[in-house]
Amino acid sequence: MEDLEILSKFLKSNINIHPLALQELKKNENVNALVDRIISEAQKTEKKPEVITPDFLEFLQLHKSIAEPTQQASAAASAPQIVVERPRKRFLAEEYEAEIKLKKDITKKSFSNGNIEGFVEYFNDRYERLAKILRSRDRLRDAATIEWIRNASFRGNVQIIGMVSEVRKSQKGHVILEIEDPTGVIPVLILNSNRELLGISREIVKDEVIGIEGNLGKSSDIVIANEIFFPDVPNDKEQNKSEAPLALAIISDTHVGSTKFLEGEFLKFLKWLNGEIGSAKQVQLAERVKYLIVGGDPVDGVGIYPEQEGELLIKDIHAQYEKFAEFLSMVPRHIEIIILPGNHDATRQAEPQPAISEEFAGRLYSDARVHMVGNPCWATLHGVDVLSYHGRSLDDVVSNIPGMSYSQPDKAMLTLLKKRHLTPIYGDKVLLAPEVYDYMLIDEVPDIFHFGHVHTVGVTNYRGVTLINSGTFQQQTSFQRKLNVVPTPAIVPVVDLQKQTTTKMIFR
Ligand code: D5M
Ligand code: FE
Ligand code: ZN
Repeated sequence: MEDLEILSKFLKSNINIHPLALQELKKNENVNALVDRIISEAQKTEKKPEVITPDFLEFLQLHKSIAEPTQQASAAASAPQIVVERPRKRFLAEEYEAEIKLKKDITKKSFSNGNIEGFVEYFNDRYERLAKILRSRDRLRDAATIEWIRNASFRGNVQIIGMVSEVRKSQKGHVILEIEDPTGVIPVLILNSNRELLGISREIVKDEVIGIEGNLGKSSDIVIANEIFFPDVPNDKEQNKSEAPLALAIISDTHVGSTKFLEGEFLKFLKWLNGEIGSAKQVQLAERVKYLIVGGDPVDGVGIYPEQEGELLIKDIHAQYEKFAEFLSMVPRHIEIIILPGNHDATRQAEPQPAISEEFAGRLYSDARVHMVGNPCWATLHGVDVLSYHGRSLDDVVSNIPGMSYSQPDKAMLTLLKKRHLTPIYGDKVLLAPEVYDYMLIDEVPDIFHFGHVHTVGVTNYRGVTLINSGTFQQQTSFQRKLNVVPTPAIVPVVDLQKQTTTKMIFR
């Protein structure tokens, strides 16, 4: 019998089985009959166990209830004997209680009704909070309002903090930015002779908030830029580390339900988490994993991309989540799991996205160690701040900023981190919900900055932040082939929370 067959038999009776108990069971002959008997014994036991553990199997054996078949069972099949070895040694991560703090989650807190006034409030909040970050820089401390500059009677050096409402190129190759603050609008000119600034200006996108230092032109109606400031990360940021020797495994985009989902490779990952495969060093790392983040697109969903139907193994989205939950039941019990939605999931598509709906993924909600959260998600794990975002805006970064590509997701993520915003561009592929509070803004710089979505793995460090893209467990789809997206599947970044080092585990 295959693992999944056994699992689904237990699941039908609403019982989970611990991976180690599953291993024990498989050592027996006639596993099928044995599973039936364990389920019936479990139902009879006074307090029906939620999870069949090796200890529970041992308990049954001690009480002879398994070894001595009933009349009926012996008539049906030869008495299945259960073999139980001593359980494996305790994993290091089992010695520590989880310490999870979740904050700023949109789930059940959405006030957006999608009207125009909502967007005005939304963009005001974005401006005020990013302006505050920029104003904390020495060189922008004295930034003036655009109204004041427009009325100024001198021609000197000025500093402005504003939102970019337009970026255009003149015929002579100068760049002109329309910069807006709550008091007015002013054009900012980047001269074609200023090569360095011209290079920096390529990364500027519409609707982001930047700082400018420059000279006011003759009639106070244009600023010629000398320098451009992104909100960026302070260069003295210290990276928080966990005191406990624990680790965080990060996955996303498993796309269960797709014919392109790499089930064998995913089972290998689960076996590694259980300490069953890998070198001594790799097993030691597995034993320290206390947290697992799933950064969206756990299932493939339905009706998401052109001609998806032909690439679906499971065509019902409930059944896809059910199957994903079956896999998660193989994750060791001491690991806490955080799941956020992506663009293939059953929840609203406009960002920030509330958690995957319980109506569709009920099984995931019934497991106490699974935390169903919104996208983006701010979590503190053993003192380490993690910002996890599915990463849809990377599509907009790749299509709007020259030099950005799906093959270097960490580079594209870095430009967003410097802008201190997950979704700066409004009106392209990312749908934004006009919440009164901008959930997509990065007020506090995290220690770990995690995205998925693009199906390529990337890891970089920048000023005390570890940037991670967690890749995928899905092979290239026909749609991705057309888009020229080349995935790097079955690679899992694992962060040592104590040392702040990242290992890429390869399960191919
Ligand atoms: O997205 C998987 C990959 O496919 C990711 O690299 C983005 C790319 N993708 C998906 N949809 C689009 C569209 N509409 N335009 C451009 N690129 C796209 P996933 O959402 O996980 O299927
Ligand atoms: Fe995906
Ligand atoms: Zn996605």
